[in-house]
Amino acid sequence: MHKSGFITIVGRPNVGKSTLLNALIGQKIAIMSPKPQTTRHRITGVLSTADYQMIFVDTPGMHKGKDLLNKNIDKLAVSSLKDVDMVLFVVDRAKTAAEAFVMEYFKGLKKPIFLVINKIDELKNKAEIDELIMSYLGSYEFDGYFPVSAKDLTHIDKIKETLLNYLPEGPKYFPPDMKSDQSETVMMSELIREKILYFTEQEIPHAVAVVIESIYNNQELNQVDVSALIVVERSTQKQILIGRGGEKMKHIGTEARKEINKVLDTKIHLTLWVKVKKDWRNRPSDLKAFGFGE
Ligand SMILES: Nc1nc2c(ncn2[C@@H]2O[C@H](COP(=O)(O)OP(=O)(O)OP(=O)(O)O)[C@@H](O)[C@H]2O)c(=O)[nH]1
Ligand SMILES: [Mg+2]
Repeated sequence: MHKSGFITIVGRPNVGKSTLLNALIGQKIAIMSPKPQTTRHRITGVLSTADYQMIFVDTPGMHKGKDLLNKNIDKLAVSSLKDVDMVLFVVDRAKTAAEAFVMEYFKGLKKPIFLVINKIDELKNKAEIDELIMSYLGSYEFDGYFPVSAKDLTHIDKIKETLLNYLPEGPKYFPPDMKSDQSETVMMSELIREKILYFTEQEIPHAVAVVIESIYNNQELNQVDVSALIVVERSTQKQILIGRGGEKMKHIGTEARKEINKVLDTKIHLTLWVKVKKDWRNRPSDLKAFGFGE
């Protein structure tokens, strides 16, 4: 009997959902960063064996977003709850109003929902972990809970074992060698955005979109020439991103190139451009052009 099913990963921004997805699949599929609201798309990761297929759906962190981009993003996470067989609700030690906001959506969902207490490497002792678990079990009847560290890969197998018990009989939805639904082009733009998130502060991370403009297989130099456009909202942001003498952009470009080489196993030459597009996060046509919205 072959088992398969869809499992969505939801929770507040920055709790480690994408890190957990990567840990479950065993390779980098979703970008991760210390900045909240890193994930902007629904990202599918597939874990296949001869006997089963678990299809994990990483979602953007749920919170009450104000602009059009964030409203679209929130819808993604909410709709994913309806479409799947099971839910992993990820939290860390910071219990906020956003957790209650997410749990509101669990009401009436007739499917297994598991609590994942992530970042236990940051928690000092067992009593602290137990207290956190109890505070959640008191407000919702979860089907199980897992204290884990997605970063250190601690107890990740326990999640898989339990999910396998609950996984229904089903077909192979994806070819066995397929790990993700993201194209290489999307992955490249995401890895560039990841480096921007790491090396910029304050409003820049949220104001950025990355679009791959061209990919050329340069056989002469045995490399792939990639040209990417970084879109920001204001000229001041553009200046910060470029940095004095172009230093910042150069650094981001180098780090992104190295990461793309590693993750996609492709030698690339990367050219980055920065362009200002005022208020793109609130323009439906821009959102569409940058890969968001319907
Ligand atoms: N100490 C520790 N940090 C972790 C762990 N898992 C994730 N992190 C860190 O938490 C931060 C956020 O991780 P992400 O995986 O990007 O979080 P996310 O929930 O996907 O965030 P959004 O996409 O913004 O909703 C990163 O700096 C991670 O390195 C963990 O187990 N332990
Ligand atoms: Mg994420």
